[in-house]
Amino acid sequence: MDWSRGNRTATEVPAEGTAVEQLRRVQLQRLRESVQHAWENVPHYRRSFAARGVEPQDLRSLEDLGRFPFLTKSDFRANYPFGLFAVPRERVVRIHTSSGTTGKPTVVGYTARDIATWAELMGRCIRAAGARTGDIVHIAYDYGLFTGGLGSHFGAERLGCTVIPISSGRSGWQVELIEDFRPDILMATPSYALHLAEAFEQRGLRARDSSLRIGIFGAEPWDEATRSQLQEQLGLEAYDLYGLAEVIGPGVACESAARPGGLTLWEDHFYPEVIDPRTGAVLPDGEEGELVLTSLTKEALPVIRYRTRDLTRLLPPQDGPMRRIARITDRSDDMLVIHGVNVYPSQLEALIAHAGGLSPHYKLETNRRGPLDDLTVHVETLQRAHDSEAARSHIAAELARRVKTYVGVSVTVIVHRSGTLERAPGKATHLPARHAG
Ligand code: DLL
Repeated sequence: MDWSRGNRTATEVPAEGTAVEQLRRVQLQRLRESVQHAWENVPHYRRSFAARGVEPQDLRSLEDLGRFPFLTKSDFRANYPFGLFAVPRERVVRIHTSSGTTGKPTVVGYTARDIATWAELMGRCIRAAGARTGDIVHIAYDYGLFTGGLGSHFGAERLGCTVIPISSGRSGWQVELIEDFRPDILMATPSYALHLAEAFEQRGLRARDSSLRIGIFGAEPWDEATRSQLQEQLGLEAYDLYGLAEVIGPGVACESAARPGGLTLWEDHFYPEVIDPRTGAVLPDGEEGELVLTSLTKEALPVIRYRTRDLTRLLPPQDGPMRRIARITDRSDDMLVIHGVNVYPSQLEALIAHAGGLSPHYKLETNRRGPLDDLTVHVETLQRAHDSEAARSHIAAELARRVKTYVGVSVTVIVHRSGTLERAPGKATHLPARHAG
């Protein structure tokens, strides 16, 4: 097997039968190669396959994949930082991370070919949303280790767009540049896009009068009410973009302008399964469960049966042979996605423990302001000595600052008097999201 070759394409497999049959043949061929590549080059897969009593040769049909072990976030942690790489480190041309692990981030790597694949898939997504060569794309996803900025950037360039790589923040300046450069497309988290709309208002301008026609939004859960709000406030058509660092970044699946609704999943590069999160059993198409993804063409970091923890359903294809996934609104673990940042309760727990003067009891409350999640952290003082109004507001400000610094997200902290926070039987209490309008 020669992994240095260019991307295999569907034309290398005999083009007989329906488009779906052809796709399944391509998937099986690539799946075998990907599993073999992982097994040959990554000690973790050798061990986990052996523990399950399977070898790459056992993969005779796509269904056989169900016999292979899952890969989880904790496997990334156990192999930190580069232990899951399947190529020599020198062939890795870029590193990104996923936020939201406790302590160390999840590290992912790309070969030059992986970057090219990613750009192609992101380019497909931007095109599916209605963008064309020559359009101006304002990218307000964060640049840096987060995959949103650079992933979108390479895709937009690949499509032949003019890219404004502005990243997030300095919203007043962003408004000015949108007014001056007249971009067609905005790529951002839905919460940042709404924030930008407010920044227009603060300048006495209306975002819906701007040049923006199309918005490509993702990295956090959002819903139909947010779509209406985004479309109304920004005067554009809003489309959903899904992805995760472990699998490649943004560009795993996206909505198409022709038929909004489900998100087309690029099945020629990622093989999807939906499982029952409790038993791990593979569910039939149409049933809701946890999305599990297997990369078919990645070189630096092949992922075999990665448990995304995202809950969805596989929907039938619409245009072409690839299936779609339903919009993702929930997860099967306790990770929260607040303004595009992955947040684990255990991260907050560690900060509360180190804050000094606080008891270990806390409660997390996600409030839907508009239909996006905001996070309020309820804590209580350890002793009456810290119960004064001044002491509590000082602790609240300090904890909020530390959460912003170490977790990367703005939260509201409410410090209650000692002994007054309701005791929960478990660890963190995550109150269900409330729709505050
Ligand atoms: O959020 C990649 C991305 C960037 C996607 C820009 C879209 C746009 P991570 O930081 O690894 O990667 O976080 C991945 O975010 O498992 C979901 O829980 C959540 N998520 C991402 N996109 C969506 C979406 C990027 N469209 C985690 N809807 C995923 C709901 C989403 N949740």
